Order: sequence, then C-alpha cells, then structure tokens
Amino acid sequence: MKVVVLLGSDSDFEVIQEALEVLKEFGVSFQLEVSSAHRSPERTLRLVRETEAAGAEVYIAVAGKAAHLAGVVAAHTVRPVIGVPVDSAALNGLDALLSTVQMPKGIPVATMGLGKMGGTNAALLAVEILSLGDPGLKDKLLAYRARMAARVEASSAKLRQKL
Ligand code: RP5
Repeated sequence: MKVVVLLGSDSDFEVIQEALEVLKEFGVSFQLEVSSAHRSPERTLRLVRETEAAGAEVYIAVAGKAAHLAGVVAAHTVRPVIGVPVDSAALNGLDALLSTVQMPKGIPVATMGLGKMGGTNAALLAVEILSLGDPGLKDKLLAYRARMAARVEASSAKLRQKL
C-alpha cells in the first residue's frame, strides 16, 4: 500500500469517498482506517508506525472539529501528510480548517480545502507526490487534466447553445 487514509471517525467517510475512487482510478493502492487522535491515540501511533514500516509513502488524515489527526500523524512520520478538514455543522468547518492548517513551525501538514472538495484534492496531491518517482502516474495525471479541460470546453459550448 502506498497511501494511508486515516479518518477521525466513521462519520467522516462521506468526505473521502470520492477521493478513494480517484486513488482507484489511478491504480494507487491504499489502506483505509478509522483512528482518532483523541479517542484512540495509541492506535493512531501504532498505525503510523506499522504502515510506514510496511512502505506507506503518503498519509491523508481526515478529521473534523478540533482536528488534530493530521498533526499527530505528521508528528510521527517524515512522510508527507495531507490534512482534510471536515465541514461539520457547528462552525461550518472553520474549527477543523484552522486546527489542521495552523501547524506550528517544524511539523508541516499540507492542508486541503474543506470537505469533499478537499478530500478529492488530497487524493490528487497524493498521486502527484507519488508521480515524482513514477512516470506512469505522471502520464495519467496529464491525461486526467486533459479530460477536465475538454469537459470545460464542452460545458462552454453547451451553454452557448442555450442562448
Ligand atoms: C472528529 O470529530 C472526527 O474526525 C469527526 O469529524 C468529528 C465527530 O466525530 P463523531 O462524534 O461523529 O464520531 O474527531
């Protein structure tokens, strides 16, 4: 497995569902686990140690509210850690966004935008990181972007037809 996806709670699953499809689309192997920085701190530490020893190259940590998961994971590995803040109800995710992005100097977390958008970008960033050592993945990323650009062009043509 190349990527480890950690969720602070099973209630975060919806946020990362599309991201898992992206990883599958790119043929990137991943391991998905629920582990909380607060409720199961020892399990979180064990998972980071075990998966790094097993060859994990990138971590994606998804958490809401006082979201410490990404920071805790980053504290225990020098592999890149991508944080996805969950947009839960109380503060619309501002709590999780600030908790994830405002890492003190020395322990970086690459923080994505809130919610599903951030989840999908986390998967794409993980693929980009892995593509540094895998030209095949780079080609797939370029093809993915070309498909996106074609969709923009098609949507523009469709809109013009409506006028
Ligand atoms: C965080 O608290 C989790 O990442 C989740 O976003 C939030 C709420 O968790 P549950 O109470 O739904 O399990 O730790």
